Amino acid sequence: MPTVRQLAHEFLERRGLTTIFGNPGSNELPFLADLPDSFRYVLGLHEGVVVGMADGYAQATGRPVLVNLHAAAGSGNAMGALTNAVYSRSPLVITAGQQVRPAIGLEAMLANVEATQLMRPLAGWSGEPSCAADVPRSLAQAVFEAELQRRPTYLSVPYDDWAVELDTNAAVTLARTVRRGLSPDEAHLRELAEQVGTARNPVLVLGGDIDATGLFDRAVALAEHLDLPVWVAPSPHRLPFPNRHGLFRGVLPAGIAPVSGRLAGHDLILVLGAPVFRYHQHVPGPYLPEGSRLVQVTDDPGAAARAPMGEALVADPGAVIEALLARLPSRRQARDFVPNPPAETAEAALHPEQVFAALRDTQPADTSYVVESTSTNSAWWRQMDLRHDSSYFFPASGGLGFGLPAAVGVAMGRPDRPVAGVIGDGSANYGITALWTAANYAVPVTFVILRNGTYGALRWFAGLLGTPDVPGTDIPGLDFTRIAEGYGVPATAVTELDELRSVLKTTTDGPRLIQVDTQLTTP
Ligand code: TPP
Repeated sequence: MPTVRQLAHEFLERRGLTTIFGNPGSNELPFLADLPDSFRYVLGLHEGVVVGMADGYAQATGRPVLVNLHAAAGSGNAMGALTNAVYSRSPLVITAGQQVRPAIGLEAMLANVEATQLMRPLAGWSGEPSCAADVPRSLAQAVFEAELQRRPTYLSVPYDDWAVELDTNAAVTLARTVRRGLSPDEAHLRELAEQVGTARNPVLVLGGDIDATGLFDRAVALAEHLDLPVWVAPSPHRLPFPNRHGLFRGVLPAGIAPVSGRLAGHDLILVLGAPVFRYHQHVPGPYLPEGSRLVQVTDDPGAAARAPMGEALVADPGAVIEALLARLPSRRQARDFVPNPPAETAEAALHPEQVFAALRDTQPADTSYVVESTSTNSAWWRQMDLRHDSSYFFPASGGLGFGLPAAVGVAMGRPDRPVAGVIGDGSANYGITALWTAANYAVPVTFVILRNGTYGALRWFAGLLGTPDVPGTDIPGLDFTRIAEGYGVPATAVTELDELRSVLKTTTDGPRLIQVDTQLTTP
């Protein structure tokens, strides 16, 4: 009779979960034993990096991905990174090894005490099978819940379970399929088409889900068909629309008053694939401009339920886009792409705009950028010209430590796309060990480290909050070329624009790091 381990491996293989991002301990070894050759184990040297890589990989492939962590200590290390995976809606299936069953209650070393509570509230579902015979069903549930909720799940398995032999019922359970259909009904679609068709001055607000679910091109088709101006919802972790398109209006600022200010004059605000809204800095004001009505379409029931304003339709935004395209007459007008303005310059070091303009001019147009540079936001959007889907990834919860690892995960998930990580010198440290994985798995990523010697965004926030002179915001003396070389990644330091442009024009097969000295700017 097959063992729990054999059944689990077969199930994961059948579901295509054959890339495992992990960092093992003794509790996990029995699960990893006898892994079939079809599996690829990607070792990360810290669990935050493991989850960051898996998040990037899940976003790049649009598929669930298996993560293997070490009991409570390893899972705890991963939790900061997990906040990003929650808001990017990445279906990570996290498994952790538990002590053998007789040793859990007495809290032997490496027992994961109350394991199902550990990842709450971040995990959308967490479980520990009540007996070995329930491991296969629990594993299937962890995968299905991750897919259905589009949220990480957590499964703790006592390591003495893997060698137990099971009868044929387990195989029946693992052969199940679970599908999801979220087509809106006819009456809702008719009402929505009527609202959009009769609005005097409608506007489209798009969220990261549009890019994450493969709707980038369809969103462009809808905006062009109806000639709708397009904003990106606040705090974006993906880019859902080309940022130099003639209909693009920008990224909405992440404060209540500025959002309603930007949307003033629109009688209908149609929000697709975004929470309403992910504010950041608290700038009180009216949620909506006078006389406007907001309709949110999302497949996330939680995002619909917790919104403070507007009407929500829980449905697949893709189905709604197709219905509006089919039902409403074309108002298409010729719209040219808008050229980037000249890059700002700086005295002492390069202005971030010069760095971004250099990337734009030298890197292939379909490059996927993983960005974790926090004070350079407006410079980024002024200088980049991103016309492809999956061009932009940013830490979805704002938790640093995503950028470097996620760039590795994106490059592994989409080997057909060039990948560049654009990372601040502060942010880089939170996920720095991903350099080792990039080097050891020969992952082709260009890491550009913007070295301004400070936590720039915090300096800006200190001004906003009226708390100047706070400690802990400067980080002088870091040399990323030496750090990178220690992890096995070739690195160059540049200070001049010509140098930067000529280094960026070269290519390599594996990873490389370019440290650029930049001037501090405001977000
Ligand atoms: N710790 C985590 C895990 N996440 C955070 N967001 C912070 C701390 C707070 N934080 C936000 S931005 C920032 C810090 C520390 C500075 C990042 O500095 P850097 O990457 O150099 O970018 P810059 O702002 O200078 O452009």
